[in-house]
Amino acid sequence: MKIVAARVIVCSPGRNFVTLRVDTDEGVHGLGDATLNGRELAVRSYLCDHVAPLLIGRDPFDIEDLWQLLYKGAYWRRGPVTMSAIAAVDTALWDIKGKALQTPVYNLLGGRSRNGVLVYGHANGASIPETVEAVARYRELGYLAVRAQCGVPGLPTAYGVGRGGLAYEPAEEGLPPEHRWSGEQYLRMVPELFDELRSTFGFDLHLLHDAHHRLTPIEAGWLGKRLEDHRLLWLEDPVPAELQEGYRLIRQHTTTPLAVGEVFNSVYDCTRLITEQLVDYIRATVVHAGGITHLRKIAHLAEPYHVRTGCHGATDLSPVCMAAALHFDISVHNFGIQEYMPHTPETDAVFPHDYHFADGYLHPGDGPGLGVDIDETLAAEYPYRRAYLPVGRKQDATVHSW
Ligand code: GCO
Ligand code: MG
Repeated sequence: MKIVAARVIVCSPGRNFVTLRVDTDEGVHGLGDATLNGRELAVRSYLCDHVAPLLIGRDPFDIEDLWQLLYKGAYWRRGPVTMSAIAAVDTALWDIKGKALQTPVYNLLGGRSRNGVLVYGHANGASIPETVEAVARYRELGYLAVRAQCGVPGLPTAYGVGRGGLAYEPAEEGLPPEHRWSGEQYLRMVPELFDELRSTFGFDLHLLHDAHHRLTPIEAGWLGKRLEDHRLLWLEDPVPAELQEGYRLIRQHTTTPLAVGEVFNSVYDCTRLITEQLVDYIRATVVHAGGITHLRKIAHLAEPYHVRTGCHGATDLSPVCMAAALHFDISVHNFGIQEYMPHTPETDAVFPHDYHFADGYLHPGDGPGLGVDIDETLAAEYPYRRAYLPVGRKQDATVHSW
């Protein structure tokens, strides 16, 4: 079998997505997600201008070799643009191999290790009572794990909270909006939120929270300690992870489990965090961390260190990434949990897929390949619209992590 074409489709059915389609001379095609929120066109160019010409004529079954060719052969290594582009190729090749061999991709990854993929949903509200109501709705829908985010008194906008009754979606069209931040006000709100959630729902529900890179290590240590008896499944991204020693400081102060890694793009970003057991969950995902091939290497490194996976699954990762993540999740031994923010009906129509939610779990489906496709005619009705993630600033306007 030979690769005869590699094309990139950019569309915006409610939000922007970049999708790679690889075609073979035997009529089998594969898809890969290459979406990098707010920087989509850089990955499109990397793929179209630099990667696609290298693929033509190659055997799509040589997944490892092609991965190394794109990574080591570029000389310039890592980074979100490069690794999202490599991820898209890798994902498409696994899809092709599954379809060609008439088997779901999870069978190529060692087979199923579990019956379904435990997921967490996103509950949020402008106030604590609204967030409690949102968590109750997720419970009614059958979720067994819920992430809770809440507006912060005194701040007009808050990460993770929807706008004007809309579901939460961080990127906005136009130039980037600026969000104000106050660590003091946030740290007053979060313990009250989880006091309320545990007294309302008890302990038969997994609760999670995302601090979104905004605390200092010592603030995070205090928050983790204050939340210990609420038994969170995890506290996510308490501090920016560029300085990984920061996690050692947090660990000295709290036993609240920590999750990190949605912005990581290679195993080199998390080697220390994993081997020094500074975190409990690693959140790298298929699209931003070099595809299924590289993500498996991260998971395999993590397994003996008791670190479990918790793949990023926000709506800026397309259904193609979600399908690939589910084949990975169901097969890898040290799976922990998968984030799941359902896409809009427009997105689901452009990307028909086999995966489905039932009783708190997602199931990848048992069809050949990844079980996801793209309706290109429909996709063409939704052209790209430039959008940016918000920028964070402190009360005095100093730029801060958003
Ligand atoms: C999450 C993430 C997202 C990111 C988004 C950026 O935990 O789901 O933090 O909400 O902000 O994916 O593009
Ligand atoms: Mg996050």
